[in-house]
Amino acid sequence: METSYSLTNIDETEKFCNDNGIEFSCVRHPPVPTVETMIEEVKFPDKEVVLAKNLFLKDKKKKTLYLLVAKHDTVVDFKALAKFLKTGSSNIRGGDSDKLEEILKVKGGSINLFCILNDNEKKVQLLVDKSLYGQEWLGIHPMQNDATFAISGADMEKVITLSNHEPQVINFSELVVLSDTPKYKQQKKEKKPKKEKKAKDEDLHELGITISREDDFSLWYSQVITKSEMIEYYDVSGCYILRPWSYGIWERVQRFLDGLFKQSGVENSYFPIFVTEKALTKEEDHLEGFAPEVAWVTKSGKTDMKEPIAIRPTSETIMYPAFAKWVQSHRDLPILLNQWTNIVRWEFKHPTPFIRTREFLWQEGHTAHATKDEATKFVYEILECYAKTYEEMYSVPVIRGIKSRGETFAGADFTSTVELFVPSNGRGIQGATSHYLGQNFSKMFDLWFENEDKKKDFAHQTSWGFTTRSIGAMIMIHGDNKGLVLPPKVAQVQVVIVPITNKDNHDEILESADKVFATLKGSGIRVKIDDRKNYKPGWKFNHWEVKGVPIRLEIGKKDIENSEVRVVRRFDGKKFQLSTEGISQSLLDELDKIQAGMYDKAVKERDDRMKNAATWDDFMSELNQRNLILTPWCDQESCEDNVKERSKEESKQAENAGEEVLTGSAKTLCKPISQPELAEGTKCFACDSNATSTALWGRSY
Ligand code: 87F
Repeated sequence: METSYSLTNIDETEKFCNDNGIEFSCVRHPPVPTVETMIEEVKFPDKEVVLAKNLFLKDKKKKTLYLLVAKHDTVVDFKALAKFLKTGSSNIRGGDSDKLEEILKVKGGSINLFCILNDNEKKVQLLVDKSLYGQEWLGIHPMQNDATFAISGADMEKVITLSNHEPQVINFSELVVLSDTPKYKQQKKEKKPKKEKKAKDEDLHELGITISREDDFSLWYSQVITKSEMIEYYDVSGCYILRPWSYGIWERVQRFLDGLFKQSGVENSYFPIFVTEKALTKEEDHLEGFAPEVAWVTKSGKTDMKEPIAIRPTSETIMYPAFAKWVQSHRDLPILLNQWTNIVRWEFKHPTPFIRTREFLWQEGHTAHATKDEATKFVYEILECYAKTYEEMYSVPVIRGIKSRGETFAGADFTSTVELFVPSNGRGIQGATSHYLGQNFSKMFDLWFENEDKKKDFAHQTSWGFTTRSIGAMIMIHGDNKGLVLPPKVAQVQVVIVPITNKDNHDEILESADKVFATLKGSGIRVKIDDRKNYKPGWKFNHWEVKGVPIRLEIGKKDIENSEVRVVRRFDGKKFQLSTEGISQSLLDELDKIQAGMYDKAVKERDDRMKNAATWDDFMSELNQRNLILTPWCDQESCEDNVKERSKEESKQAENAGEEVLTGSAKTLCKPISQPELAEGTKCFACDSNATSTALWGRSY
């Protein structure tokens, strides 16, 4: 049974929030029926709260009803909205007040997000402004406009989820741009181009990336992944379609990593996707904080299940009961198993394709050993596999490290990690983790064995995971303002041939291009020839640039006469001629050079941004310049909590003072495994204690 709600006033809204774990603070004020009065009157003493405007709309033709919730200052262009909703340009109107009161149980001047909870029959579609996501605090009227609740951005998503509505998330800044292109249109009119050409120009406009990484990183990212045909959006929030251009990368990375695991003696297996509540909650410590993210199957058809079953968020509790059955003696150890699967974690933070999604693909490895020594060695052996995959396949440098206590997986004795850096937005990304679980799980799941002295001993375990997030990290690190830049080893297409033809020489040039194509294909290069007649070379250049193909070969009349091809490298734009003699080997060498060149470039960009700081002020100054920071540290959990709080507070102040800084809290990414020597008596950069290690700090995904 879906829960149905009926909220009509502040008391009922308060009860709803309390019942569902939604934290709020409330201010009372005079009634504020308009956005202007709301901005004037609604003030929270202790926090910055983003206010929302709410519109009840209808599609005049299709009779569809909408509740639009947008940031108070978002420009809502009804024409652009109509275009987005695929209805006639003048069809979006204000909805009727009787429908508003009947369905959403609210009056005109009090419309708010909570009222979508009243639409139990799903008569209203929910439209949400993208800029409301990821906000720290949002102001929402609790069904009446003389009060405002501040709730977190994550809780806004929770309200939406509880309402059972799938919101359409709209990027209004993009909508306005698309609908407001009078100059572009006028220009075309003046020139009166041929019909066919006009179509191509429009395509070109749509094809390219229209926003720079520096101006709006998240919009840039979303354009890159969609225009390169990696991702298609999907109507379940937090879930995305991986198209062949990205899934092919996953397949190649999977093959590489799987080969490394096999060299370490790991075997593949497959365990079920479902887990009983009893098994999942057996080792409760590890679930701490994760429980709200577990998705449950509660029904089959219309019938409630006797016992709900969870969908795996990770498989420790699925695999270890079986391990316990298989192990009696030390001779049954080690167990070294891996599985390649999907995972579901119902997160409420703002989703980002590849980086934070509700379903993702990964491998998870789980091992059991007779000794601590053997298990910890294995933890690092796997960490090396991850580092190698990033460095050799993705051309992405990593920092190997150990997580601080606060960032360690709750079920582990220690967590090792590879950490990455995105220079264009100054954020760190956790690349993959490998945990030493000690005997924590083996004691819970009765995974014991008889050791060589015939004594009972619990197994020492490891678990480790690498996910499709790695693709997102690679895109962010290598992508540029023209689109994707793919390292040759993972690229679906390594070389694209664009024949430069005209009517007279089309067949002759195509014949030569086909020959080159066959030669390259024969030597194992992933090559494609773009011989489409309905697109011009310029359009094709743009197309394959957005898609990040490492090498473009242009073959024209002159090139053929000289037995040459023109080579254009995607990652640095370098252009040069190559002889068709020995072309396969030349290009294989070139692909290797690109793979290495991309790695060197990423190392340089990262190292230029990795700074040392010994004092708090230096730390904040580097942080505000979007750098990673190495500091002497006391390694205390309470100190890290303080740094998180203080850095958030102070970067906010810097922003308020007009500085262009990245806000949000800094945390430790890791304590790098390679540690510089600490001079006797060195103090922690953030508190009075003695430093015990050097930690790497930054803002991270
Ligand atoms: C979400 C819901 C429930 C992460 C969760 O890192 C449980 C969990 O245990 C959870 N999110 N984790 C930690 C996963 C630990 C570990 N598992 C094997 C890995 C790598 C692969």
